[in-house]
Amino acid sequence: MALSSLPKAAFLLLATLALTYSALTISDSHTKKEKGPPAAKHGDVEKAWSNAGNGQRITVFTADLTTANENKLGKKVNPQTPKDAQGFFIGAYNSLTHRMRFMLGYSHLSKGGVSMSHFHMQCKGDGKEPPICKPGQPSGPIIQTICGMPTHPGMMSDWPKTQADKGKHTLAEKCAEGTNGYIMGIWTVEEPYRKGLMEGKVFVNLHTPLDPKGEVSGLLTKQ
Ligand SMILES: [Cu+2]
Repeated sequence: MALSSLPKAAFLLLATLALTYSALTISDSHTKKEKGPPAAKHGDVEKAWSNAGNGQRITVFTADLTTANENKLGKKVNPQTPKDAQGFFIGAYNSLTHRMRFMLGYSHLSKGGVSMSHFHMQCKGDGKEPPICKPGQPSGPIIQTICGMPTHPGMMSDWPKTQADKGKHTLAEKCAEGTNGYIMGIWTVEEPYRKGLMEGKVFVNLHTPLDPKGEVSGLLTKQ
């Protein structure tokens, strides 16, 4: 079924269910390792969720990806960009494994669809930031490729030492074709970026041939 025929609400629901499952699986295996107290014999699912909140193991992030956000970043989208171009992001981050299991969807992008997609760090240039931020210079460097370029470290002068799962440097082998679609992946967040992620400084950017600097983007916000 094409994403275009699937209402956003239904898609979000599916994503939430999938992520809920993975979040619970992660919580369960952790509980087993810890040999939880006997009281945990019943109501394990409820317990897993309350642990997720109280123990801050699982944090859910969402983002609305819009052209307006892109303009706010100073990237001014092309006037020919479709007015309905949009997307969303939902991810479950496990603060023990540092893995973010995510899904992002998009629709009505300009012709050619997604050429590249990345997680970027919003740098304020205040000198108290990860090394990838250039001191005294606000910027939004790539901290992880989701799909497209760059695929290997060293291709960008400020590429961090990021190693994605299974030795891949991108989280998806290839960006999906078409102006509507979705991408799923797992991002192992490296130490220098974890604080920024929790502080809401990481954003997702979808690049297209028409808007090489970015067509829709949004900051990952804790739920
Ligand atoms: Cu980018």
